[in-house]
Amino acid sequence: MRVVMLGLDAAGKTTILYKLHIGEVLSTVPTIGFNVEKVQYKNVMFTVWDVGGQEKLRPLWRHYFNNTDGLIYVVDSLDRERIGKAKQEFQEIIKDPFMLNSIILVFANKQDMIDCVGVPIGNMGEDGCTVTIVRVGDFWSNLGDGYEENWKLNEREICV
Ligand SMILES: Nc1nc2c(ncn2[C@@H]2O[C@H](COP(=O)(O)OP(=O)(O)O)[C@@H](O)[C@H]2O)c(=O)[nH]1
Ligand SMILES: [Mg+2]
Repeated sequence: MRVVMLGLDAAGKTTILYKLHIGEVLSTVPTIGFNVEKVQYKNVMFTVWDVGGQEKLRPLWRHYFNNTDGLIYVVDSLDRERIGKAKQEFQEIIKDPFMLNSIILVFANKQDMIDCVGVPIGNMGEDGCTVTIVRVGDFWSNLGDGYEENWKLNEREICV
């Protein structure tokens, strides 16, 4: 199973990887300005990178989206200023034909902070879209044997 984890820089992606203790985080830079982290956990390969302001690099994404089963989009709930940008990037990503059949989760990260934006974080999809918003804790607490089950539980229709 292949999962890509994306989000603006500082959303908390790398932290999530390390918190999970799911394996060794391998970091590679296939192209300057495009840092990719990978972790293999059981049968799941997580591939993680920052998005935002890199339109030129977007063609590279395809290589990673190919055969992707799931997308985890991490949003910084403290970063009110960039929530609009996070949403814009998200909408670009889910437009990609390679994303059509993948399960999409939006993680409202940093919910531990009092002044965070509540869940759900605005409306990440276009009008009329349903996007699953889960809190990191809710999802990852069940990571383990029930992982696939929980993954499916959070699955929702998404229209673009
Ligand atoms: N309060 C809080 N801070 C977090 C959380 N997750 C990450 N951070 C902080 O956010 C900053 C950016 O995290 P990082 O994992 O490097 O973000 P990345 O660029 O998406 O990989 C770091 O200072 C983290 O300590 C969280 O759940 N709560
Ligand atoms: Mg990082």
